[in-house]
Amino acid sequence: MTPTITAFASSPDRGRGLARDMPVRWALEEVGQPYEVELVSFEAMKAPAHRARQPFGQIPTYQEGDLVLFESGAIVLHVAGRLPGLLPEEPAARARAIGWMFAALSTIEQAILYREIPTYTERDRPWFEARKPILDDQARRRLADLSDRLGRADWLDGAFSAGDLLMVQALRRLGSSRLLEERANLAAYVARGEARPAFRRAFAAQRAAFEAASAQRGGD
Ligand code: GTB
Repeated sequence: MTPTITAFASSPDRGRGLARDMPVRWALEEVGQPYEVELVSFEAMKAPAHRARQPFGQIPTYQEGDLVLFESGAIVLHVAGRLPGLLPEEPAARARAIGWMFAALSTIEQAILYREIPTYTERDRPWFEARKPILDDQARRRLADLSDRLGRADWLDGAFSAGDLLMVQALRRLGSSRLLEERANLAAYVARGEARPAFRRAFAAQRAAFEAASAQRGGD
C-alpha cells in the first residue's frame, strides 16, 4: 500500500526543505518507498478532519491503510522499521541509532529552536538583544559536544542511519548561521547529508510543490 503524507500547500519556508514533511520525504526516499502527498492549506490543517489525524492541526501526517501517524520523528521511525536502509539490523547498533534520533529531536533541535523562536516572537522586546547571546551560547554548547562526538567520522555511529537523517535535518535549521560555520565538521556533515541522492529527490519534490503553489498564486 502506498502511504500518503501531508505537507503545506504553500510552505512558509519557501521551498527550503525546512518544514517537517522534509525528513519524512527523505526517509521514504532512503528506503525506496513510493509515496503520495496531500497538500493542505493552513485553514484545512485546523479543521476537524485534519485534527482527527493530527491533534495539533499540523503537518506532517502519514497514512498507510488503517494506520494514521503524526509526529515526524515517529513517522521516520516507522518507515525505518518497515524497510531496510535506515536502521542497522544488529540490535545494539539499532538501539543506538534510535537514541541518535531522540538526541536530534530533543537535545540538538531543541537548542536550535530555543535560539530561533525568540527571533520571531521577542525581537521587539527590550530584553531581546541581551538574551540573544545567551541563547547562542546554549546552542553553541550543544553543537560543540556534537562536533566532538562526530570528530572526523562521516556519520554518528557507523553507517548512515535515521539518527543522521534527523540530526542533519535539525542542523539545517541553522541555515548559513555562523554557529554551523564555527564547527567545520558539522558543516561538512550537513553537506554530506544534503548530497545524498535520497535527500536531493525529497528536496526537489518539496521545492516543486512550493513553486507550483507560488505559480498558482501568480508568482511571488
Ligand atoms: N513535533 C511535530 C512533528 O515533528 O511532526 C511538529 C510539527 C510542526 O511543527 N509542523 C509545522 C506546522 O504544521 C510545520 S513544520 N505548523 C503549523 C501550525 O502549527 O499551525 C515547522 C516549520 C514551519 C516553518 C518553517 N520555516 O518557515 O522555515 C520551518 C519549520
